[in-house]
Amino acid sequence: MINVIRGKDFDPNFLRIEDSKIKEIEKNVEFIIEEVKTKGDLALYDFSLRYDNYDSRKYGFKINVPDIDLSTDFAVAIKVMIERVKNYYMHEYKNSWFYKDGESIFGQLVVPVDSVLLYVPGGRASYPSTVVMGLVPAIIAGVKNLYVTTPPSKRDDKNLLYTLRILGIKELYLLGGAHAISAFAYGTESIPKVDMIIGPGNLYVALAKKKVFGDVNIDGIFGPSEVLVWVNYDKDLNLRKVVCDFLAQLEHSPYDRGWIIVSENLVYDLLELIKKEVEDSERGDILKESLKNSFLIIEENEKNAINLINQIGPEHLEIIDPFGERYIPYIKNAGAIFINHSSIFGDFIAGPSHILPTGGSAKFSSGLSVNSFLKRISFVKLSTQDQKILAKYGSTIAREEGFYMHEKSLRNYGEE
Ligand code: HSO
Ligand code: ZN
Repeated sequence: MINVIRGKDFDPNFLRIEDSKIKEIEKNVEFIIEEVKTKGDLALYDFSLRYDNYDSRKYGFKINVPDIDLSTDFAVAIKVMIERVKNYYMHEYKNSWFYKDGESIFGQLVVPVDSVLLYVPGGRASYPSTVVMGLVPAIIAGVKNLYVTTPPSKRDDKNLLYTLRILGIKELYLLGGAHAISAFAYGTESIPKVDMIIGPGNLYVALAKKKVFGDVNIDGIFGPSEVLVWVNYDKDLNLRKVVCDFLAQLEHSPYDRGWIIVSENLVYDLLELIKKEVEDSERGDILKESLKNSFLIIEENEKNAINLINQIGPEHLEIIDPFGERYIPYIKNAGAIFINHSSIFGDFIAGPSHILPTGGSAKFSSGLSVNSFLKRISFVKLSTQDQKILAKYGSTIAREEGFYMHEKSLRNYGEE
């Protein structure tokens, strides 16, 4: 069951997954990455069989996305979702800029990366929504070559295939886990090397992305789901809604984590409701585990609550307060902020991507967006007059730094 603690006793480092466990998985991930890097397809055959019970030698690494047409409620809903996500990201600023200074021109060119792999998680659930949340920002950014991979167990997932089809994806790769990440980071005989790997995944996938970063770009470290619900209001409060918003993010995997910040008078009712909802849930087995990583924090002081939020830096922050937006200037660390029971809409249909930083990485990184796919190239065209003026200062710096040819080169443009 969830841990109950007072705000003053809470340490944000409580119950991070034990270091020894991470080290063990890390070692394994390093081995897998190296094997794929050096042995290519041969290693992939092996890992697919071992981890996914899939004979890729016989059935291949990818399938064509079939031309299916669904006339289901899902088909309608996913199209609404795509429109909403598109609409949200059309607002994102992504333009190159230039200015003239005298006769010289300066600027910054904004250019998309050329190729991207989206990793779609496997497991018990199905993740067509992740396809939308990953691909739509990439498409708006102008990425030309989009690849998608998922564990082979998902190859017959109709909703997934349909979503890929309407987003224009023709092939689906059937590779999961750390070996999928390594294959697309370094390329093999059958798998193309890409410039960037995006998408959420289990701990193996998250650690593999971290490991290949530098050889390819990644969107961030997006591991198990997290939510922090700050209940800052208790008039007409619907506690059952609060509990469902909270538990929703904890039903992905046993590694998910949550925090509820609340006043003491609500603790008993909350605990009762959590117990009941877990008993009724079809994913109660997962919830029981993730609740062990989670905290109900008793804190009535507004400043302290905000401090706790910023120390934790949760993936989803939900502020239950009809006027919760007044806290926006004080929130420094969160993947996404949702005011008043909005967090669950953020998973599917609100607009912004649900691919968000976890594990405290919201302190230094952002969720997936159009800008995740954009590089900035600086641009300079100096006028002859500016070359003359600036040569003097440039050559002085070059001389002091000890660079002979730099100094000589700059002097060519000087006034004398
Ligand atoms: N809660 C996940 C997103 C998701 N939920 C996809 C259901 N499907 C992001 O943390
Ligand atoms: Zn979710």
